[in-house]
Amino acid sequence: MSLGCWREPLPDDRFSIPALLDGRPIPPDLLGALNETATPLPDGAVLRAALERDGYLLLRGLIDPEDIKAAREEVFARLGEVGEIVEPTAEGVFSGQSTRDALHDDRGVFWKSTSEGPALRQVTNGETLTKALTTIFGEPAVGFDYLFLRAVPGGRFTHMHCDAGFFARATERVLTCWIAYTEIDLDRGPLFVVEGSHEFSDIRAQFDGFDVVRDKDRKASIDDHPADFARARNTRLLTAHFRPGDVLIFGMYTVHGALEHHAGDNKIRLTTDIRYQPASEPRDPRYFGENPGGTTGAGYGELNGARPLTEEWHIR
Ligand SMILES: O=C(O)CCC(=O)C(=O)O
Repeated sequence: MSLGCWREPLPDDRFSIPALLDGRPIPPDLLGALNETATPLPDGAVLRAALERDGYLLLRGLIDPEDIKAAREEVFARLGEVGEIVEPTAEGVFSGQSTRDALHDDRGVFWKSTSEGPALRQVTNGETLTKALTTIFGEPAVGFDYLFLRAVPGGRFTHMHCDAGFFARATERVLTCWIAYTEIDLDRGPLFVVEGSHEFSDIRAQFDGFDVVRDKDRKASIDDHPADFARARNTRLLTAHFRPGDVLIFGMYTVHGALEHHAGDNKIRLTTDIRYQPASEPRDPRYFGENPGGTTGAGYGELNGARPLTEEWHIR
């Protein structure tokens, strides 16, 4: 059976842009290109086979460019209101300053309203993505109400982890959908997936049944530097030059993180990550409803995104 996928060789010139994480360059031989899924989307059986084989699906340009632009501009306008993005806000350039705390008593309230903008939700919970996930699951799918919106200034990266400890409490049939709203080349913090990691038996054993809230003495993030982790396992960090509207979908045991945004031009990397599951599966009340509590129950205020862009992130 054809998997309807093709491998885009990451052209050599891609590697001329240095990939960093925690200030440390990732050697080019440890980088590889994510497989891409052809569009229009193949049927569900083909998508499920590719997901099982690779642990992820990269759906290029799934979201309509106008929808992505509207969502991006909506979020940037909100960040402009709190002085974090300079005029014209549509360009998404970080000002290096913030009046977020001065203008808003409650960070969670501001971030919830930013995360619930209608144009943004048209992308994250709208027909296009819901239909794609319905095809992938082979049954009606529903997106979580709780959304992880990330506006990332330079100097940040995301520690390597898998998502099971966060989202698999009610059902393991959950997929993360990571959506790019801006151009995200190798120097702007693209997501990476550790090749073959969905089949690493030690990772599965380590995170099966792990719950980031209940198991307070353990961490969700994997301490090794991704370059060391990949080298030791004779594998690679797979990534891409993401463009607005691209969606990367992966399972709960796929090890991933984000490279460092070191582009140096103050342009924000804007993404969301949202989870989808079959509508028939039990729902984790932390992530559904009008006022979802989120992972710890503290609501939108607990997210890194809720912090002013001038403030460092927490690590779980
Ligand atoms: O966008 C990022 O930096 C991290 C996203 C992530 O870890 C996820 O989608 O699970």
